[in-house]
Amino acid sequence: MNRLYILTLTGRAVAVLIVLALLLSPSSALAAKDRTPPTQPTNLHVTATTAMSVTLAWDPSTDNSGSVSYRVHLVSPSTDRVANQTSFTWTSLSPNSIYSFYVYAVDKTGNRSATSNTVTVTTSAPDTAPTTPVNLHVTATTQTTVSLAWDPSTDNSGSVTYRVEMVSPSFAMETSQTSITWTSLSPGATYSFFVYAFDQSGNRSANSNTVTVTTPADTTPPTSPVLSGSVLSPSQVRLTWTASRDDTEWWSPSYRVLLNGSPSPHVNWDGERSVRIRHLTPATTYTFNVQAYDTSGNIATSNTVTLTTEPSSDTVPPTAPTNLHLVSDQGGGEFYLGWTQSTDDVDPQYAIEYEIYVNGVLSPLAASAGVDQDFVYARPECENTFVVKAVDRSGNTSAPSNALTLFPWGQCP
Ligand SMILES: [Ca+2]
Ligand SMILES: [Ca+2]
Ligand SMILES: [Ca+2]
Ligand SMILES: [Ca+2]
Repeated sequence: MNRLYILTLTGRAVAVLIVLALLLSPSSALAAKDRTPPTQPTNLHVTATTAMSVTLAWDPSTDNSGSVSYRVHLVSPSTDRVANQTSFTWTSLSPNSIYSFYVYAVDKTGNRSATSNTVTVTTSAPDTAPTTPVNLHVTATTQTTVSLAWDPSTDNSGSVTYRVEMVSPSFAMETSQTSITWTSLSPGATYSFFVYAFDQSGNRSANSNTVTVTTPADTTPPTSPVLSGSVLSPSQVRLTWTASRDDTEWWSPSYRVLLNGSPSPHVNWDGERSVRIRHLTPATTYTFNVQAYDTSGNIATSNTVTLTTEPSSDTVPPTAPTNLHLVSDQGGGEFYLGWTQSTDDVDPQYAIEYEIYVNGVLSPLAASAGVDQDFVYARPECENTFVVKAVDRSGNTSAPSNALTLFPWGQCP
């Protein structure tokens, strides 16, 4: 019944009733309106300054209604910004300029406190680039290192980092010191360097002078290998030697084998420091040396080993291998080839070695004895033609097998 009655009232009558209710109610919003402003914020002071910003802090206001917010006021150009804590960083200022600020508090009803003290502050000078490092000079040189030093840069913002650049090949190193040692250089090579400084903002100085230095040449050979040898057959000897070490190169030096003082043909590398010398003449005395050499061409020659091959009356070669065929194509020019083994008038099959020729050239890989397949590298593109020959212990070489031609892909250049 009440609801029906209210719905029939006019809008005007409703408004009158609401106003009456507000005036008569002791707890109405109008009667409780907060007219007390917050207390004055005090002790406004500057806590930090940069070229572009000022950070301010102050002691809080209190208010009867509880929380307040603050307005930070920039005097000129007159601007307010809202702060909800008792500190504020005013950004986007200009370097080296004078600014004045004060603060006031505002309660929830909008009552304004008295303004705080006014502070006047000058922003920092702009962050400028470090001065140029000068007097770049070489303090020490070895075959593989160059030590450099320079006079320091100064900077408005404190510490700087130095970037040392090698001109060619182009490399760079960074340091906070005023010296550096460049390692892993090559002996007898010429290098140029310059340095510049940069600050924490990335401002970069000009380049220092450029210094050019040549490392001392490597004139020291690796240590001499110690060579030993043994006779394997009428046509082969085995040579092994100790590892050489170079003064400046951490990697193994290169080796070559001398037969009677000249580079030896038919060196069958079974390992880095183990070879068979093949196709020697029976009952013949040879001298052998091994030479180790570094990349600067300094050579160390081993002791001399003298060996006499076994005698032999075998002058008949093995039969030619037959049925040369592809076992598998590994891709990239790598192949396994198979064949039917040869026989010899004197030697057992397990003693017969097989030489693979790729496009007419003997494979540099070690020849194996008594096998019916072996691995070989060839051209990865276009066709390759293979033949295999058998060699007996006295060095007699058979006729070639059938030729096998494979076409991995593409056209020959
Ligand atoms: Ca208040
Ligand atoms: Ca600077
Ligand atoms: Ca050397
Ligand atoms: Ca024979």
